Amino acid sequence: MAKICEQMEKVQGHPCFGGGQHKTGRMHLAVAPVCNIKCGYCTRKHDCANESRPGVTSRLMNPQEALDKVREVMASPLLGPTMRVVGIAGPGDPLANHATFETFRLVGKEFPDLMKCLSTNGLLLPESLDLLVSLGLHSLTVTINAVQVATASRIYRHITYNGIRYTGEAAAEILLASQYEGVQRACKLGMVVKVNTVLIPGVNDAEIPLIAERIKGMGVFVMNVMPLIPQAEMAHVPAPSDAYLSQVRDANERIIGQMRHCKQCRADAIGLL
Ligand code: CLF
Ligand code: SF4
Repeated sequence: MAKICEQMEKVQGHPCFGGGQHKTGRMHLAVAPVCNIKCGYCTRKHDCANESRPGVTSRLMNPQEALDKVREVMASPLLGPTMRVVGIAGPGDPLANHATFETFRLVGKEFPDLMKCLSTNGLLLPESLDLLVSLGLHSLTVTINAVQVATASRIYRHITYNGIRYTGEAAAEILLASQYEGVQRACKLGMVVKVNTVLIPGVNDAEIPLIAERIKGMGVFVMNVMPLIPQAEMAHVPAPSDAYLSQVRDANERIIGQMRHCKQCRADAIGLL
């Protein structure tokens, strides 16, 4: 209970994790084009579908351009006073891009009061955590869609890890191990962690409570169950209805708090949610 109170305190003003979602804003910096995995519902033509509105392509920036953008936003009389969070969420996987770390370094030096937030598929999370801690990362989102290797192998087509391309169950095993190890260590390091899970009817429905149980035990703050957008290899899978999505969230609320106000932002979104 003490830990939850501490985390509630820590997320004040963060529009995705806690209070102030209508009053405080976030700015995404689209500095991360490369991705190291292939989710079955991703076309790769647009922003990372694990945390973005479908069909949207953000304009890429380099770290210096990102810093200039932050300066411009913070100087804006309209946006500046509301801005609390600087986030990197794509358009690919932030941890697969050196520019992510450089951008946080530059922005953190000049704007230390902005909370640094990052969203990832988790493949490189265990090995990135020390650097993220040294950069002062405040909050972390990891997209986890399965507990079982067999299920994950139906969702992910391939991964590239340490320069080697893996497919099938070998890929799924490495990815799941990295995701759960990364989440567990991030929680222990005191980060506020959210897990996004894409609800894929007929594929991972039955595992969603199992994901919820496992991440709750690790100290994850909140879970965000997102609806599948049928596209790419999963174009034939029906999207969950609003009623089914609500039912899944309600059932999981008994295990771990559920986020229900996600706007599936683009990787260069700026402002209130
Ligand atoms: Fe951005 Fe994501 Fe941080 Fe928020 S968004 S990196 S946690 S600052 Fe928020 Fe947007 Fe939903 Fe993401 S509404 S898509 S949950
Ligand atoms: Fe696409 Fe994001 Fe999955 Fe990479 S992690 S394949 S960008 S949805």
